[in-house]
Amino acid sequence: MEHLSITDPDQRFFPESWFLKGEGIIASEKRMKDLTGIFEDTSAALSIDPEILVYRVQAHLPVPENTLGGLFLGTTTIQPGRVGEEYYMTRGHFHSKSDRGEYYWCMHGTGMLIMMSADRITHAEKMFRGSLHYINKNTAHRVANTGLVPLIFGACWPSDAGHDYKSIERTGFSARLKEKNGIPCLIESRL
Ligand code: S6P
Ligand code: ZN
Repeated sequence: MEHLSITDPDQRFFPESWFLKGEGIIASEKRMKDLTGIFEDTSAALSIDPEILVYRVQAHLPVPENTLGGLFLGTTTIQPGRVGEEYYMTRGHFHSKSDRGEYYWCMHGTGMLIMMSADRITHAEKMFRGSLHYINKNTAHRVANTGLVPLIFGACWPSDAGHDYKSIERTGFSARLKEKNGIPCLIESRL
């Protein structure tokens, strides 16, 4: 970068879709076949086309993973849908460096941010266009789409946070978000 230079940004997003474009942007997607073991109702999960898209993530990673002092930014789009009584949702994770927090904000649709502390206390915050969420350190987080349209949310997290998916694969969240009588409710998980 030259002294006194004025340049165009290397990245941008499209406000209508929140699609990110530019240098250093990666994308990934999770289909039903990638989410084995995430939903409680395994027979309902097996009855769904394994190629169905559940969510897509785009992220801008301006520095290498594990860099101290940098930030990453991502957008996640979760399709509407259910597996039994559970809504389409992200896998959920703690951060590998468990004392790293994160911001989420919702840009489209409605959903629920489900958070679980290290001592397995689980609660949820409603997500809607304009909702802003601070995820504390030592807190597992996942998002469920409770609406009928795609849920789109942004995330910003420290570049040295990392992702610990194994803990959730092993012991899950202590509660699951289920639709009961048309209403999303947190229900104690079966062990
Ligand atoms: C990263 C941030 C999000 C999630 C994304 C998918 O720290 O929390 O970008 O990676 O929402 O969720 P998951 O649990 O599959 O990574
Ligand atoms: Zn995270």
